[in-house]
Amino acid sequence: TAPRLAIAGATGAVGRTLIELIASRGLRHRGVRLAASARSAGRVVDVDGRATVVEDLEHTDFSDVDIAFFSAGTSVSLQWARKAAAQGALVIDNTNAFRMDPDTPLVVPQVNAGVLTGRPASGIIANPNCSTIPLVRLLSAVQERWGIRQVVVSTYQAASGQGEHGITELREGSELALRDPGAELPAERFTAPLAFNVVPFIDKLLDSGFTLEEQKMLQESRKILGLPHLDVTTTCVRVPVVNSHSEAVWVEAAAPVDRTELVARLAALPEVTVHDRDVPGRFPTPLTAGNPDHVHVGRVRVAPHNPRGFWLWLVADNLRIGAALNAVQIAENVLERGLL
Ligand code: A2P
Ligand code: 11C
Repeated sequence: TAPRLAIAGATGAVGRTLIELIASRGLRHRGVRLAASARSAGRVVDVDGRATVVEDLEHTDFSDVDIAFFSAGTSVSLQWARKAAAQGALVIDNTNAFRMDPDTPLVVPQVNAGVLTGRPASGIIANPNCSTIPLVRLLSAVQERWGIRQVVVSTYQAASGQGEHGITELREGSELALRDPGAELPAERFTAPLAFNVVPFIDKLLDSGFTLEEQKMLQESRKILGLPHLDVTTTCVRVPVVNSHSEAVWVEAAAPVDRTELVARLAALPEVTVHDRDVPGRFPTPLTAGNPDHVHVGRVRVAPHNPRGFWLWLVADNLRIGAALNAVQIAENVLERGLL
């Protein structure tokens, strides 16, 4: 029988994308409960053509829920996800709360669906960070064919990674800056003003000097790819883009890489579009990439001085590929394989 679903954080940027994808992908279900903070309780939202009242998460009972998507932030997941799992729901958690927990699989279905063999010990499946997901989907193909020595990444991350408030701050800051070039711009969500700026800081600073976002990309890539010593080093940067993260990726493989074969292998991956397969130098951008359910790749180039090394540019919709779509694809995988 079809599962009963719930979304915690249903009124947020990822939550709304989840609602949209559940309908557009035709995920089978016997109802979708919506939960958010007390501020949103009582709001009515259309889910798959049915008017659904948003509940206060504090009073949500998960005992009649089969799959609960959590996308209300790490602290909310830390407070409520284990409770939902204890009440019987399989939790698919979009936050950083449980990703490195050994009892919680960290899943990108196109890469490591095989780690799902039944209900996890924690009752939770973790969805990786939005900049990790598109990266590992490409790296897995490189590792399989050539092996990887080192990966160096700079990210160009959109405001929507900070949710609805992040988008609002970028829009309001941009309007203000256009009206009054001398105005002091809002800087609540991004540590520094984001409008007409770039900010090399995402999440919080760690003792190592890296940010938590940068550490997540290292640790999560290692766990998903099953390569505990993989050398991935990143600088994570926020840019004044509304939606879709981009990444400039340098990979040093363990053996010389042939561009034609590399491009063919990347293009053969599920839901990946390579823009410079036939016309060298073509590239996707957040505004022009196309299908939001694909990882978009361009500027693939092997270094003339080091035939084991190559660069590529990728763009992926962080709310879909990087969050809601990956979560729905985890649910689809669990259901298809009868793991619930
Ligand atoms: P609300 O809209 O009621 O504040 P975003 O990532 O776009 O900022 O969205 C965050 C989501 O998490 C929203 O649905 C928000 O609900 C929800 N949320 C935030 N804090 C809490 C909380 N303490 N309990 C439940 N849901 C919360
Ligand atoms: C951002 N990557 O772009 C963050 C958002 O660990 O799930 C997602 C944070 C996370 O701001």
